[in-house]
Amino acid sequence: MRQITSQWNHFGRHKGVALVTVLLIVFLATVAATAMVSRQFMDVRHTTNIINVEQGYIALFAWEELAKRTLLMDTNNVDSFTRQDTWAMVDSINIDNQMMKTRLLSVIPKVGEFTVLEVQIEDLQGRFNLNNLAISGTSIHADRFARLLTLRGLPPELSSQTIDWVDADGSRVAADGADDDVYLTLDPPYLAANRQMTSASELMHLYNLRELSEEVGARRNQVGAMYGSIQNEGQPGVDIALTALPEETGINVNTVASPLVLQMIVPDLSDENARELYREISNRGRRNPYESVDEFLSDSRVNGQNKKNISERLVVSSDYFMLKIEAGNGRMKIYLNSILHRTGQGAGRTVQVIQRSFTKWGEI
Ligand SMILES: [Ca+2]
Ligand SMILES: [Ca+2]
Repeated sequence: MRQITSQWNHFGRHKGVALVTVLLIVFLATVAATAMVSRQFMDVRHTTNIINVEQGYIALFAWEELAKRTLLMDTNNVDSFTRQDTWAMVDSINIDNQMMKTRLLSVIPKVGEFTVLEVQIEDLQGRFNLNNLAISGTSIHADRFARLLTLRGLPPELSSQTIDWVDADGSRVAADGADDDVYLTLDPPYLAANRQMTSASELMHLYNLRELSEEVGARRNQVGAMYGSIQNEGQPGVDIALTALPEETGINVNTVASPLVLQMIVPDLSDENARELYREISNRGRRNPYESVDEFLSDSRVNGQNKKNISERLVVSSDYFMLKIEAGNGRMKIYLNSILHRTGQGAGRTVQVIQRSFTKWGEI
Protein backbone atom coordinates (compact mmCIF):
# COMPACT_ATOMS: atom_id res chain seq x y z
CA MET A 1 0.00 0.00 0.00
CA ARG A 2 2.87 2.25 0.90
CA GLN A 3 4.54 1.37 -2.45
CA ILE A 4 1.39 2.33 -4.44
CA THR A 5 1.20 5.70 -2.64
CA SER A 6 4.84 6.35 -3.41
CA GLN A 7 4.25 5.59 -7.12
CA TRP A 8 1.27 7.93 -7.19
CA ASN A 9 3.37 10.67 -5.54
CA HIS A 10 6.13 10.11 -8.11
CA PHE A 11 3.58 10.31 -10.97
CA GLY A 12 2.06 13.49 -9.43
CA ARG A 13 5.47 15.23 -9.29
CA HIS A 14 6.03 14.49 -13.00
CA LYS A 15 2.58 15.82 -13.83
CA GLY A 16 3.37 19.01 -11.84
CA VAL A 17 6.63 19.59 -13.71
CA ALA A 18 4.89 19.09 -17.07
CA LEU A 19 2.19 21.56 -16.11
CA VAL A 20 4.75 24.19 -15.04
CA THR A 21 6.64 23.64 -18.30
CA VAL A 22 3.45 24.10 -20.32
CA LEU A 23 2.59 27.25 -18.38
CA LEU A 24 6.10 28.59 -18.94
CA ILE A 25 5.85 27.95 -22.67
CA VAL A 26 2.43 29.60 -22.83
CA PHE A 27 3.80 32.55 -20.86
CA LEU A 28 6.84 32.93 -23.15
CA ALA A 29 4.62 32.63 -26.24
CA THR A 30 2.30 35.31 -24.83
CA VAL A 31 5.22 37.63 -24.09
CA ALA A 32 6.63 37.10 -27.58
CA ALA A 33 3.24 37.66 -29.20
CA THR A 34 2.65 40.84 -27.13
CA ALA A 35 6.09 42.14 -28.07
CA MET A 36 5.40 41.46 -31.74
CA VAL A 37 2.00 43.19 -31.62
CA SER A 38 3.49 46.10 -29.70
CA ARG A 39 6.36 46.39 -32.21
CA GLN A 40 3.89 46.26 -35.08
CA PHE A 41 1.78 48.96 -33.41
CA MET A 42 4.88 51.13 -32.94
CA ASP A 43 5.85 50.60 -36.59
CA VAL A 44 2.36 51.64 -37.72
CA ARG A 45 2.49 54.74 -35.48
CA HIS A 46 6.01 55.56 -36.67
CA THR A 47 4.96 55.29 -40.33
CA THR A 48 1.81 57.35 -39.66
CA ASN A 49 3.92 60.06 -38.03
CA ILE A 50 6.36 60.14 -40.95
CA ILE A 51 3.45 60.44 -43.42
CA ASN A 52 1.86 63.17 -41.25
CA VAL A 53 5.07 65.19 -41.04
CA GLU A 54 5.71 64.88 -44.78
CA GLN A 55 2.12 65.89 -45.56
CA GLY A 56 2.54 68.78 -43.12
CA TYR A 57 5.67 70.08 -44.89
CA ILE A 58 3.93 69.85 -48.28
CA ALA A 59 0.98 71.80 -46.86
CA LEU A 60 3.24 74.50 -45.33
CA PHE A 61 5.14 75.00 -48.59
CA ALA A 62 1.86 75.21 -50.53
CA TRP A 63 0.56 77.93 -48.20
CA GLU A 64 3.92 79.69 -48.37
CA GLU A 65 3.55 79.81 -52.17
CA LEU A 66 0.06 81.25 -51.73
CA ALA A 67 1.44 83.96 -49.43
CA LYS A 68 4.14 84.83 -51.99
CA ARG A 69 1.50 85.24 -54.69
CA THR A 70 -0.67 87.35 -52.38
CA LEU A 71 2.30 89.63 -51.78
CA LEU A 72 3.00 89.88 -55.50
CA MET A 73 -0.62 90.83 -56.16
CA ASP A 74 -0.27 93.68 -53.70
CA THR A 75 3.08 94.87 -54.95
CA ASN A 76 1.78 94.93 -58.51
CA ASN A 77 -1.14 97.11 -57.56
CA VAL A 78 0.19 99.66 -55.12
CA ASP A 79 3.48 101.17 -54.11
CA SER A 80 2.67 101.76 -50.49
CA PHE A 81 1.80 99.24 -47.83
CA THR A 82 -0.53 99.39 -44.91
CA ARG A 83 -1.75 96.97 -42.32
CA GLN A 84 -5.05 96.85 -44.23
CA ASP A 85 -3.49 95.35 -47.38
CA THR A 86 -4.60 91.87 -48.41
CA TRP A 87 -1.54 90.24 -46.87
CA ALA A 88 -2.01 92.08 -43.60
CA MET A 89 -5.66 91.19 -43.05
CA VAL A 90 -4.70 88.57 -40.53
CA ASP A 91 -2.46 89.97 -37.89
CA SER A 92 -2.32 88.34 -34.51
CA ILE A 93 -0.67 91.46 -33.11
CA ASN A 94 -3.66 93.54 -34.12
CA ILE A 95 -6.73 91.34 -34.35
CA ASP A 96 -9.42 93.98 -33.88
CA ASN A 97 -11.23 92.75 -36.95
CA GLN A 98 -12.12 89.18 -36.08
CA MET A 99 -14.50 88.84 -39.04
CA MET A 100 -11.75 89.69 -41.49
CA LYS A 101 -9.57 87.07 -39.90
CA THR A 102 -12.23 84.39 -40.17
CA ARG A 103 -12.90 85.27 -43.80
CA LEU A 104 -9.28 84.99 -44.85
CA LEU A 105 -8.83 81.73 -42.97
CA SER A 106 -11.88 80.32 -44.74
CA VAL A 107 -10.39 80.90 -48.21
CA ILE A 108 -7.06 79.25 -47.43
CA PRO A 109 -7.46 75.75 -48.87
CA LYS A 110 -7.00 72.55 -46.90
CA VAL A 111 -3.95 70.54 -48.01
CA GLY A 112 -4.31 66.81 -47.36
CA GLU A 113 -5.69 66.59 -43.84
CA PHE A 114 -4.06 69.84 -42.72
CA THR A 115 -5.89 73.12 -42.20
CA VAL A 116 -4.45 76.51 -41.25
CA LEU A 117 -5.33 77.46 -37.67
CA GLU A 118 -3.52 80.80 -37.55
CA VAL A 119 -1.78 82.82 -40.24
CA GLN A 120 -0.03 86.15 -40.16
CA ILE A 121 2.03 88.12 -42.64
CA GLU A 122 3.87 90.92 -40.94
CA ASP A 123 5.81 93.73 -42.56
CA LEU A 124 9.28 93.40 -41.03
CA GLN A 125 10.10 96.96 -42.07
CA GLY A 126 7.72 98.09 -39.39
CA ARG A 127 10.54 97.18 -36.98
CA PHE A 128 14.09 98.43 -36.38
CA ASN A 129 16.65 96.39 -38.31
CA LEU A 130 19.58 95.57 -36.00
CA ASN A 131 21.91 95.11 -38.97
CA ASN A 132 21.52 98.82 -39.74
CA LEU A 133 23.96 99.28 -36.86
CA ALA A 134 26.72 97.80 -39.05
CA ILE A 135 26.32 100.72 -41.49
CA SER A 136 28.93 103.36 -40.83
CA GLY A 137 28.60 106.99 -41.85
CA THR A 138 25.17 107.58 -40.32
CA SER A 139 24.26 108.06 -36.70
CA ILE A 140 20.47 107.85 -37.11
CA HIS A 141 20.34 104.07 -36.58
CA ALA A 142 22.47 104.16 -33.43
CA ASP A 143 20.40 107.11 -32.13
CA ARG A 144 17.13 105.23 -32.69
CA PHE A 145 18.40 102.04 -31.08
CA ALA A 146 19.73 103.94 -28.06
CA ARG A 147 16.32 105.64 -27.70
CA LEU A 148 14.56 102.28 -27.86
CA LEU A 149 16.74 100.93 -25.04
CA THR A 150 16.03 104.03 -22.94
CA LEU A 151 12.26 103.68 -23.56
CA ARG A 152 12.34 100.15 -22.15
CA GLY A 153 14.71 101.03 -19.30
CA LEU A 154 17.47 98.82 -20.68
CA PRO A 155 21.15 99.64 -20.00
CA PRO A 156 22.62 102.01 -22.64
CA GLU A 157 25.80 99.93 -23.05
CA LEU A 158 23.71 97.37 -24.97
CA SER A 159 23.85 99.83 -27.87
CA SER A 160 27.68 99.81 -28.10
CA GLN A 161 27.75 96.06 -27.50
CA THR A 162 25.29 95.42 -30.36
CA ILE A 163 27.32 97.64 -32.70
CA ASP A 164 30.47 95.71 -31.75
CA TRP A 165 28.64 92.41 -32.36
CA VAL A 166 27.88 93.30 -35.98
CA ASP A 167 30.85 95.53 -36.91
CA ALA A 168 33.71 93.86 -38.80
CA ASP A 169 36.54 94.71 -36.40
CA GLY A 170 37.40 92.96 -33.13
CA SER A 171 37.90 95.95 -30.86
CA ARG A 172 35.44 98.00 -28.82
CA VAL A 173 33.63 100.88 -30.50
CA ALA A 174 33.38 102.64 -27.12
CA ALA A 175 34.50 102.05 -23.54
CA ASP A 176 31.18 100.36 -22.70
CA GLY A 177 31.25 98.16 -25.82
CA ALA A 178 32.23 94.48 -26.01
CA ASP A 179 34.01 92.92 -28.97
CA ASP A 180 36.42 89.99 -29.50
CA ASP A 181 38.86 91.47 -26.96
CA VAL A 182 36.23 91.03 -24.22
CA TYR A 183 34.61 87.75 -25.33
CA LEU A 184 38.01 86.02 -25.59
CA THR A 185 38.61 86.58 -21.87
CA LEU A 186 35.42 84.68 -20.91
CA ASP A 187 35.22 81.04 -19.87
CA PRO A 188 34.48 79.50 -22.31
CA PRO A 189 35.84 82.14 -24.69
CA TYR A 190 34.01 83.04 -27.90
CA LEU A 191 34.14 85.64 -30.65
CA ALA A 192 31.63 88.31 -31.63
CA ALA A 193 29.82 87.58 -34.91
CA ASN A 194 31.63 90.51 -36.60
CA ARG A 195 29.09 90.32 -39.44
CA GLN A 196 25.36 90.90 -39.89
CA MET A 197 23.03 89.06 -37.54
CA THR A 198 21.03 86.23 -39.12
CA SER A 199 18.52 86.44 -36.28
CA ALA A 200 17.73 89.05 -33.65
CA SER A 201 18.12 86.26 -31.08
CA GLU A 202 21.90 86.70 -31.44
CA LEU A 203 21.39 89.57 -28.97
CA MET A 204 21.34 86.95 -26.22
CA HIS A 205 25.10 86.44 -26.72
CA LEU A 206 25.92 90.08 -25.91
CA TYR A 207 28.23 90.58 -22.95
CA ASN A 208 25.56 92.13 -20.73
CA LEU A 209 22.84 89.64 -21.69
CA ARG A 210 24.74 86.36 -21.73
CA GLU A 211 24.31 85.39 -18.05
CA LEU A 212 21.31 83.39 -16.88
CA SER A 213 21.11 85.03 -13.46
CA GLU A 214 17.76 86.29 -12.19
CA GLU A 215 18.65 89.95 -12.72
CA VAL A 216 19.97 89.43 -16.25
CA GLY A 217 17.05 87.04 -16.91
CA ALA A 218 14.53 89.87 -16.58
CA ARG A 219 16.58 91.95 -19.01
CA ARG A 220 16.78 89.02 -21.45
CA ASN A 221 12.99 88.66 -21.29
CA GLN A 222 12.53 92.35 -22.14
CA VAL A 223 14.87 92.08 -25.12
CA GLY A 224 13.24 88.78 -26.22
CA ALA A 225 9.82 90.47 -26.19
CA MET A 226 11.16 93.12 -28.59
CA TYR A 227 11.91 90.61 -31.35
CA GLY A 228 8.98 88.33 -30.58
CA SER A 229 10.51 85.23 -28.97
CA ILE A 230 8.61 85.98 -25.76
CA GLN A 231 4.94 86.83 -25.85
CA ASN A 232 3.62 89.43 -23.49
CA GLU A 233 0.50 87.66 -22.15
CA GLY A 234 -1.51 90.76 -21.30
CA GLN A 235 -0.70 92.84 -24.38
CA PRO A 236 0.84 90.63 -27.08
CA GLY A 237 2.99 92.55 -29.53
CA VAL A 238 3.21 95.71 -27.43
CA ASP A 239 7.02 95.47 -27.30
CA ILE A 240 7.66 94.32 -30.87
CA ALA A 241 10.33 96.57 -32.33
CA LEU A 242 13.37 94.59 -33.52
CA THR A 243 14.35 92.37 -36.43
CA ALA A 244 17.49 91.39 -38.38
CA LEU A 245 17.40 91.84 -42.17
CA PRO A 246 20.28 91.24 -44.61
CA GLU A 247 20.67 94.83 -45.84
CA GLU A 248 20.11 98.37 -44.59
CA THR A 249 16.36 99.03 -44.43
CA GLY A 250 14.23 102.05 -43.62
CA ILE A 251 11.24 101.94 -41.26
CA ASN A 252 7.85 101.93 -43.01
CA VAL A 253 5.66 104.51 -41.25
CA ASN A 254 2.52 102.80 -42.63
CA THR A 255 3.27 99.52 -40.86
CA VAL A 256 5.06 100.39 -37.61
CA ALA A 257 4.96 97.27 -35.47
CA SER A 258 4.00 98.95 -32.19
CA PRO A 259 3.59 102.33 -30.46
CA LEU A 260 7.12 101.72 -29.17
CA VAL A 261 8.49 101.99 -32.73
CA LEU A 262 6.76 105.36 -33.15
CA GLN A 263 8.36 106.59 -29.93
CA MET A 264 11.70 105.38 -31.23
CA ILE A 265 11.24 107.38 -34.45
CA VAL A 266 9.78 110.52 -32.86
CA PRO A 267 11.66 111.72 -29.75
CA ASP A 268 9.47 112.95 -26.89
CA LEU A 269 6.26 111.43 -28.32
CA SER A 270 4.13 110.72 -25.24
CA ASP A 271 2.82 107.22 -24.45
CA GLU A 272 -0.73 108.40 -25.05
CA ASN A 273 0.04 110.10 -28.38
CA ALA A 274 2.04 107.07 -29.50
CA ARG A 275 -0.85 104.71 -28.75
CA GLU A 276 -3.34 107.01 -30.45
CA LEU A 277 -1.20 107.51 -33.56
CA TYR A 278 -0.48 103.77 -33.76
CA ARG A 279 -4.18 103.00 -33.59
CA GLU A 280 -4.90 105.50 -36.36
CA ILE A 281 -2.16 104.13 -38.60
CA SER A 282 -3.43 100.58 -37.99
CA ASN A 283 -6.95 101.60 -38.97
CA ARG A 284 -6.10 103.68 -42.04
CA GLY A 285 -7.93 102.21 -45.00
CA ARG A 286 -6.13 100.59 -47.85
CA ARG A 287 -6.90 103.66 -49.93
CA ASN A 288 -5.52 106.02 -47.33
CA PRO A 289 -1.93 105.08 -46.42
CA TYR A 290 0.70 107.78 -46.08
CA GLU A 291 1.74 108.45 -49.67
CA SER A 292 4.98 110.02 -48.51
CA VAL A 293 7.09 110.41 -45.39
CA ASP A 294 6.28 114.14 -45.46
CA GLU A 295 2.61 113.31 -44.99
CA PHE A 296 3.50 111.38 -41.84
CA LEU A 297 5.67 114.27 -40.65
CA SER A 298 2.79 116.72 -41.09
CA ASP A 299 0.79 114.99 -38.32
CA SER A 300 0.34 117.40 -35.42
CA ARG A 301 1.75 114.88 -32.91
CA VAL A 302 4.91 114.52 -34.98
CA ASN A 303 4.99 118.17 -36.05
CA GLY A 304 7.16 120.52 -34.04
CA GLN A 305 9.96 118.00 -33.78
CA ASN A 306 13.17 118.33 -35.71
CA LYS A 307 11.80 116.90 -38.95
CA LYS A 308 15.15 116.58 -40.65
CA ASN A 309 16.41 114.19 -38.01
CA ILE A 310 13.18 112.24 -37.84
CA SER A 311 12.67 111.75 -41.59
CA GLU A 312 16.00 110.08 -42.23
CA ARG A 313 15.67 106.39 -43.25
CA LEU A 314 11.87 106.42 -43.11
CA VAL A 315 9.90 104.90 -46.00
CA VAL A 316 6.30 104.17 -47.11
CA SER A 317 6.91 100.84 -48.84
CA SER A 318 8.50 97.54 -47.87
CA ASP A 319 10.45 94.61 -49.27
CA TYR A 320 10.69 92.27 -46.28
CA PHE A 321 7.81 90.35 -44.71
CA MET A 322 7.44 87.54 -42.20
CA LEU A 323 4.92 84.78 -42.78
CA LYS A 324 3.82 82.81 -39.72
CA ILE A 325 1.58 79.78 -39.99
CA GLU A 326 0.16 77.44 -37.37
CA ALA A 327 -1.64 74.43 -38.86
CA GLY A 328 -2.96 71.07 -37.69
CA ASN A 329 -4.66 67.84 -38.74
CA GLY A 330 -6.38 67.03 -35.45
CA ARG A 331 -3.50 64.86 -34.23
CA MET A 332 -0.51 67.18 -34.53
CA LYS A 333 0.34 70.84 -35.01
CA ILE A 334 2.97 72.22 -37.37
CA TYR A 335 4.53 75.68 -37.61
CA LEU A 336 6.27 77.75 -40.25
CA ASN A 337 8.07 81.10 -40.03
CA SER A 338 9.42 82.40 -43.34
CA ILE A 339 11.07 85.70 -44.21
CA LEU A 340 9.90 86.73 -47.68
CA HIS A 341 11.88 89.24 -49.74
CA ARG A 342 10.37 91.15 -52.62
CA THR A 343 12.80 92.09 -55.38
CA GLY A 344 12.67 93.63 -58.87
CA GLN A 345 10.29 96.08 -60.45
CA GLY A 346 7.07 95.89 -62.48
CA ALA A 347 6.56 92.59 -64.29
CA GLY A 348 10.00 91.42 -63.09
CA ARG A 349 8.98 91.50 -59.45
CA THR A 350 9.46 88.28 -57.52
CA VAL A 351 9.11 87.20 -53.91
CA GLN A 352 11.76 84.84 -52.53
CA VAL A 353 12.07 82.98 -49.25
CA ILE A 354 15.35 83.97 -47.61
CA GLN A 355 14.93 82.26 -44.24
CA ARG A 356 12.73 79.54 -42.75
CA SER A 357 12.20 77.96 -39.37
CA PHE A 358 9.66 75.45 -38.10
CA THR A 359 9.42 76.52 -34.47
CA LYS A 360 6.31 77.77 -32.70
CA TRP A 361 7.55 81.33 -32.27
CA GLY A 362 9.91 82.57 -34.94
CA GLU A 363 12.88 84.35 -33.43
CA ILE A 364 13.50 86.51 -36.43
CA1 LIG B 1 33.00 93.50 -34.02
CA1 LIG C 1 33.99 96.83 -32.86
